[in-house]
Amino acid sequence: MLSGVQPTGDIHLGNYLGALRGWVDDQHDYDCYFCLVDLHALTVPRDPAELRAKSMECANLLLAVGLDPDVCTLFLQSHVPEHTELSWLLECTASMGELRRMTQFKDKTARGGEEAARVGLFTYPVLQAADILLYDADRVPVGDDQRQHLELTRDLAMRFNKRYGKTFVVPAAAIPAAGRGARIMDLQQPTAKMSKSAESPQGVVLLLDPPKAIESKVKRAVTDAETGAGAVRYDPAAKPGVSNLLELLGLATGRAPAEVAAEYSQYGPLKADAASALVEMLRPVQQRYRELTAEPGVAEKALAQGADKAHAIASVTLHRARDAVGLVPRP
Ligand code: ATP
Ligand code: LTN
Repeated sequence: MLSGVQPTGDIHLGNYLGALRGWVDDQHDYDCYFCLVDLHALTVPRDPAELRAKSMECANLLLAVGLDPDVCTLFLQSHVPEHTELSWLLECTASMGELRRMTQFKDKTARGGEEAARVGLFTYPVLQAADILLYDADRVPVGDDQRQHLELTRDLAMRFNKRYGKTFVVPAAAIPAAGRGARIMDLQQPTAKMSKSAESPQGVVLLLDPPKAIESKVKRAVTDAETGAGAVRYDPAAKPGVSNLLELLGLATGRAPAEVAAEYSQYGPLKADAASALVEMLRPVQQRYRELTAEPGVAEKALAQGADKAHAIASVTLHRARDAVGLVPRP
């Protein structure tokens, strides 16, 4: 199993409930590789000092949510150069047309225009395919927004195998069910997914937000004007804001959103309970994060150990791929 997260540090509830929380359980059931995709983070402008600091912050946060470096393999993408090398072989497998159809590229270039976009933003999904294929992953747990990238990865693996002989395992996405964390919405704009690159910070609950900030963001969440009996119901198409709050409260307390809805008739109490459940859910993560950051060297050690383990696997797969396309082995 392999999955990735951009180490931009501002890890939010969407990342946690859509992906990270599941990884913690999965690490005991699968041979897991978790990659902090720092090279992917370079596809948009970033301050170097901030990227460096956020990469370590994110490593600590992944340890704080419960990833155990002795159980799973946690590493930084840039520490394993096989990722960029395989990415090149896969760029020579992918077509311009299929990359142009990626909705994330379209969304991320909608504002600034395609002309100014970095080429890396265009080829981003190919590097992601390399991340996955290097580890022979057959299961890739991600949020719903990554469905298309996973389809591309499967297509590239199958095309490569057809062209050059069986080289890669064809992976499958493991996406949470609808209403169970697949797509957490922005609290201010409940028709858009909660995202690191959101316009307003008020709509995004960060894992390291203090309780007061979480309460204020949830209390100000956009709902709708409906009142009276039946206003609190789970109906994502008609009531995106309310449904998102029901989903959040459900995920924090281990219940389905429709089950939660049955207990409320007004938005105020729903918001208050959602806020306190989220604060309680994040409390141990934040506590562990504070402990970890007070202990220098823990994350560094985990990443060093992870890079060695990842490199050992990735180098074998890369060798297979190089050989398949006809590159001469270095004498
Ligand atoms: P951006 O929105 O700026 O592209 P991101 O918030 O999607 O960034 P990533 O690091 O790219 O963050 O994603 C890490 C994981 O979190 C991925 O598996 C992704 O599918 C999942 N994820 C991100 N946002 C959500 C969301 N709103 N709901 C559920 N899962 C999400
Ligand atoms: N593209 C993903 C992050 C990502 C990833 C991966 C996820 C990079 N490489 C490999 C799963 C597997 C995103 O934007 N959320």
